[in-house]
Amino acid sequence: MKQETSLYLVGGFLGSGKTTAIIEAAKHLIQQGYKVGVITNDQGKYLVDTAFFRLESIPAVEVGGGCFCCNYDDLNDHIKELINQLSPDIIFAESVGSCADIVATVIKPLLTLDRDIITPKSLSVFVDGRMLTLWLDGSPMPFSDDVVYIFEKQMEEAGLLVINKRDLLIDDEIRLIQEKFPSRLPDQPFIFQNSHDPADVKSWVKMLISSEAVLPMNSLEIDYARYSHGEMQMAWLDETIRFEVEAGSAKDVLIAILQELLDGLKEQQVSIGHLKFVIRSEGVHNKLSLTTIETENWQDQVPEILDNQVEMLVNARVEATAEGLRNTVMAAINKAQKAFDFTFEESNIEFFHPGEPKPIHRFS
Ligand SMILES: Nc1nc2c(ncn2[C@@H]2O[C@H](COP(=O)(O)OP(=O)(O)OP(=O)(O)O)[C@@H](O)[C@H]2O)c(=O)[nH]1
Ligand SMILES: [Mg+2]
Repeated sequence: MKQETSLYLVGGFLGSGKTTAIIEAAKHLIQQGYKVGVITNDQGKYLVDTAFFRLESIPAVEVGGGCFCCNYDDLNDHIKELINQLSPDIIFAESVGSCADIVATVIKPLLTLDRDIITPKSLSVFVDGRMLTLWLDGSPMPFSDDVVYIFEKQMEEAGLLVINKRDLLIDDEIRLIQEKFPSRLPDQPFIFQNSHDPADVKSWVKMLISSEAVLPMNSLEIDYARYSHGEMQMAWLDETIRFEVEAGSAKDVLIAILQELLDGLKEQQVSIGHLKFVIRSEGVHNKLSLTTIETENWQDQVPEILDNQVEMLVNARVEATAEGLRNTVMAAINKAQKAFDFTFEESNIEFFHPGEPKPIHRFS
């Protein structure tokens, strides 16, 4: 087995831009001649992120059904699988957006128990610059306290904090972050990034390769009761929905459903962690993503669809009850049916509250 594969861990809150940055980084590295693989991770069985990496022809395997720390052996098996199949120079591992405590439960166990398999080189933690601005400014956060606790703990353990979505920040917000961040989290290295900008991502990649992006070695002091409560507050739903629509109406039908879903969640004051979709139809294979802070012009992400059959893979993580989330999705489809003539069929439906994080290993 090849031993010099580097592992770049990428964490950070739901929707902060991890997948976007890894795709851009992987494309760049592949162009440079590196062999790159990705390990995705989320609560459900059918993951939008995995589909999206594969869509970009980036080899991806997934650890589903919970975070890396609770599925450490599965993570390990997938690392070995990628190494055996691909002999990659680099593996990116993207952790669940509600996961923290990676140093104690993933990095240290890998360094101690599985040194001969792979070398973890860095932990980059992504944060949406707009959420960080709210937090630093003392403005109300869009999630309950224990969810915000996870957001804070993620930043605290970063080897490198990537303040992402820089393009959505105004100059005053960048100044506020530069002034206030160092006093809230002293000695925490950070960079600003627009993960859609290849030049920005290249700079991040350069830091990863040159090991400027540090591998943190201090286990967090973390209150697992609060962490568990925060994790469980966020319901998960994944399912596949097949629509049969009238010719030419597919795009409008999807926009109507998503608008109803957003309106329904807003009406119930439900905070969105991330709503992710893969839309598939004849000649169409697109990702659509709606995050915590309203995405302007999200309708532009819905592709033109000529066929009258469309399939949508849904991954949703919101601060609500699992039942409530499921009902809101159903209500959105039913409301859209009042405006459009279409039928639908669901499969692989799962909706639940993730269980308490119970790491397999924890090195303090
Ligand atoms: N404007 C802007 N949008 C971004 C940037 N990075 C990511 N996004 C968008 O943010 C949304 C979420 O991005 P993802 O990369 O899926 O986020 P993630 O952290 O992988 O999300 P989870 O895996 O669900 O935790 C997508 O719509 C991206 O296009 C950025 O730097 N600027
Ligand atoms: Mg992702």
